Amino acid sequence: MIKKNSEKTAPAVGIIMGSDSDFDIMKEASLILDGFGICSEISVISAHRTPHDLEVYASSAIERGLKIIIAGAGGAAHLPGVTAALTVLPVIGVPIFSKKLSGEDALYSIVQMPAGIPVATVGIDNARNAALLAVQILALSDAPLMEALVAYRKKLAEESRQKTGKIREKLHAKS
Ligand code: RP5
Repeated sequence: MIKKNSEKTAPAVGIIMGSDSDFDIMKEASLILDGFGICSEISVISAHRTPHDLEVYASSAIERGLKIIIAGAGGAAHLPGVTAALTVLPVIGVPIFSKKLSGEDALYSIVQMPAGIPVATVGIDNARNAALLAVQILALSDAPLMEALVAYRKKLAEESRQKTGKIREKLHAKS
């Protein structure tokens, strides 16, 4: 079973981002993982500003105990792809929105990895889904975590059902 943060174990998920300007989005991944009791570590590492640091980080990831890496980047966004090239761990890429091309540049950069080095890609700014995908992968070998995921889905479904009541209340309040 994946150990909890409180047990001070080695992190199972590495969350990296190209700049601290990505943090507001990428912290969502950290919060989701915390919610499932999964230990993670968060770092700013850039494929173009600190390429040697990235090489050390990714190539030592397995021996440090990481199981999955979530990498967020904006613009040309080569961080997830270069990370995936340096490790056989699963890499989940998060394209980050930027004003000039609204995140489409990052989305295409990350999702269009040439065959052989895959990067699982989530929607623009969707760090939350990246974390949930990481949880789903980890849950394959962790029965309690799988149960927690099932409970999470039930909660989502319940919240969705309650929305019917809410929109009907709004409609009747206006009429
Ligand atoms: C990328 O360039 C980062 O991932 C970030 O999304 C973008 C802009 O970086 P800053 O100029 O804000 O540092 O490397």
